Amino acid sequence: MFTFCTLLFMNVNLMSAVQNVDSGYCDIAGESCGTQTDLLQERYIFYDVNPPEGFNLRRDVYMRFATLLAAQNSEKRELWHLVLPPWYRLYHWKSQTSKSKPVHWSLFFDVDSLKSYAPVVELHEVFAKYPNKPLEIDVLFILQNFEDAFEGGTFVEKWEIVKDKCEYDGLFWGYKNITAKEIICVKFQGKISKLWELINLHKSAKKVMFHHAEIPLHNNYGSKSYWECRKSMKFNEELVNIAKNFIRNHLNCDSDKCSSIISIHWRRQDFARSRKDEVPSIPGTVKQIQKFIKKNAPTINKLFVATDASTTEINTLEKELAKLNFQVYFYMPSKSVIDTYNDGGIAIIEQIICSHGAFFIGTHESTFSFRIQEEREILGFDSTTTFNILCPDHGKCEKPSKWTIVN
Ligand SMILES: Nc1nc2c(ncn2[C@@H]2O[C@H](COP(=O)(O)OP(=O)(O)OP(=O)(O)O)[C@@H](O)[C@H]2O)c(=O)[nH]1
Ligand SMILES: *[C@@H]1O[C@H](CO)[C@@H](O)[C@H](O)[C@H]1NC(C)=O
Ligand SMILES: [Mg+2]
Repeated sequence: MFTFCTLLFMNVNLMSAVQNVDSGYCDIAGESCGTQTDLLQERYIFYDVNPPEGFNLRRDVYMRFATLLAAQNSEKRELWHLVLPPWYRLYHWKSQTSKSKPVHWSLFFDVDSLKSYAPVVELHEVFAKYPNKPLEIDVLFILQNFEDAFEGGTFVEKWEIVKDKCEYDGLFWGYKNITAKEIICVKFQGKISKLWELINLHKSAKKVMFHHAEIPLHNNYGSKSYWECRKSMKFNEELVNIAKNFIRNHLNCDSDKCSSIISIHWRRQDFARSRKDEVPSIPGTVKQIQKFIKKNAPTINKLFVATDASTTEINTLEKELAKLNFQVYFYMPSKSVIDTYNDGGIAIIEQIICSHGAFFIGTHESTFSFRIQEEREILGFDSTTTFNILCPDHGKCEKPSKWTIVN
């Protein structure tokens, strides 16, 4: 999934076509548009993502929409609000508390900070505007990929309405009182700004939703606006405090840059099962960590490991690293942290801890690792301390792509 997208990002970055974001809007001063407050308050874009996609890819999808709507905002036409899609039944979230009910963004993020960048609202804020009746989405566009993205040898931005019916395979974020009046199936490829063309097909629609919202690409991946948006994605302060307390109490570090710690993201689970050629074995991991430290930080012996590995794997890794005189730390959440913040919050706490290590070693092509790399760019680490990855045991070791901050 991700490799394919990376490929497309590169192609799209080469394209010079710029969408005209405001084409086709009615003018605020125009007569056919209703009152100004109407326009300002009541147009919403909803989206939903391919169900198996993980939390960190979804954060990237958020950024594509947020930068799109922020651009609209900077033209002083705050017409459309982005509805933050509640987190519900994510594939990687196995604990009971994570499965039960939809989770709003405020549990994980500082929503005021998100709002300072783009016109976003939580779903409960939308519910509050339409009390006592089911929420009806005017048009739900179900996006699909074209069979061949490079038809005729080149990637062209395009969309095409599909005549055959297609089904919505999502769950409306876990809510039974949400419906869609009209469903339209569209093959789509290109930058997200091209979605305005679809929105403009239905000028009277006030609630528009996109499913498979992972299909449209960033307008400007890695640009200044990308990083402005990324910087606004601050975590919930409580999660930051939990991570900072752990760093202070267990890793003996009181600053943003912890000079005595190497942090590692060791992605296992589906990566270890289905990407065997891309990620190392346990002995391979140990060898690479040892080699990296010998070369880059021979005086450091404290390691923090963020991982989704099984307890058996964790124990083996720890034992092997201890043999080499490393002190290995893992974050062990208390029951109250698990109950309050669930799997999603725990993963974020581990990401925050990783972002403070003197060096970071991530997992090849893991979006979980990408988000840590970005966090470190924001904290101002030298990029040589950040863009390091674990290589497979055999074969070529690809250098990670370096997406450095643009201020
Ligand atoms: N607590 C914890 N959870 C993790 C860790 N690594 C992965 N996970 C869980 O597994 C999920 C991984 O899915 P994504 O967030 O999409 O990241 P990814 O699978 O690495 O990347 P892509 O498959 O490329 O999208 C995370 O959201 C976490 O729920 C880890 O180090 N600690
Ligand atoms: C829809 O259901 C949710 C959860 O049950 C509730 O909080 C919300 O107010 C309902 N919305 C409407 C418009 O009835
Ligand atoms: Mg994933």
